[in-house]
Amino acid sequence: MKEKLLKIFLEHEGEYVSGEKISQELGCSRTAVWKHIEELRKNGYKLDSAPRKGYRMVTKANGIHSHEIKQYLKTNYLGQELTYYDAIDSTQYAAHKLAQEGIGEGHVVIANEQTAGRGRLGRVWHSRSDTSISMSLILRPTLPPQKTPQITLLAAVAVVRAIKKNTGLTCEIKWPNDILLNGKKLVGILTEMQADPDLVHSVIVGIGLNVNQQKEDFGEDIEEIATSLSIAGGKTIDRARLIADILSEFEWLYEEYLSKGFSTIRPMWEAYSISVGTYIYARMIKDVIYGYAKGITDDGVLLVEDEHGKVHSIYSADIEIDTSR
Ligand code: BTX
Repeated sequence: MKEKLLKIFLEHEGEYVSGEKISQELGCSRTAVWKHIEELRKNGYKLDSAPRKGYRMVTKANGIHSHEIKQYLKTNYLGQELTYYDAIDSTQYAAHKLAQEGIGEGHVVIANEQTAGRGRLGRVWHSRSDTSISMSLILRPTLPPQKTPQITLLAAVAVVRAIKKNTGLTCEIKWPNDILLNGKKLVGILTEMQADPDLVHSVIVGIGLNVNQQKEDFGEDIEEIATSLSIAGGKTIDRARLIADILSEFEWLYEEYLSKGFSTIRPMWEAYSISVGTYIYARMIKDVIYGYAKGITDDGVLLVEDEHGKVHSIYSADIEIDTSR
């Protein structure tokens, strides 16, 4: 109901819409309309009411309901079907469930708040209500499972390009899935899949982005390592527009990738990467490798040359750049 009401106001931007017209379009009583209007006000929308004229939306809250995203969305399929939640444990869980039930490629699950957002290796991802972006994209590429790390790298390129277009800010990618701004973590990407040993059924790309948080909005555990677009750029960002831009960038890169392979994505990824061409510590579950990050392979694997000249293929690790060299 809230979605329908918001749609009416967005279609009549700046104009009054009578209570009677709203009650007809929603198929509910005038009292119910009033209750829904109050609910929108509680959600941060500023709505005027005037006798004999009705209601008018004065300012939009920075909402990310599907129709708010769709007014900017220029994709052919990615995000054209969206499932929106005000609050959910994790969009990844919801997307996995939808994928298992057979939902088509391009469906996106999005939430205004996550109460149990997940990072890699069971770590926590904080997604604050009204200020962040938390979404999971459902893809169905015909790929062997070992190729899916390439999709994480593709996602990072899409997000960095969309941020640049939307805000002018230039981010950096730290292999494999961190996007940093001024050296602090801005975005986390979590790519998971449902697959047989030799064929992927679905890939779920989870993207968490700090948009309008201020420093005090981050908890003590991350306030020194995290940043947001608003902190870096000094202004409030329209989340719906940014989401639409990320989905557009993602879709064309994904189409390029499917038709021409990773070699088209790789130079773009390298151009934004800060981990290649530096000395790094690659921390894995049981091991740490120190050496020179030579580059990535066409499969998205990081190549690190240790001090004895041996080249290691790193499939998954946390990277720390050695700033002393
Ligand atoms: P990661 O394991 O690389 O990063 C997790 C680490 O990042 C945490 O241990 C913490 O130190 C730090 N961190 C947690 N929250 C934030 C934050 N908001 N900003 C900066 N640093 C933070 C990264 O995992 C992958 C995250 C994917 C999140 C998306 S959101 C949509 C989807 N749903 C879901 O549950 N996860 C994904």
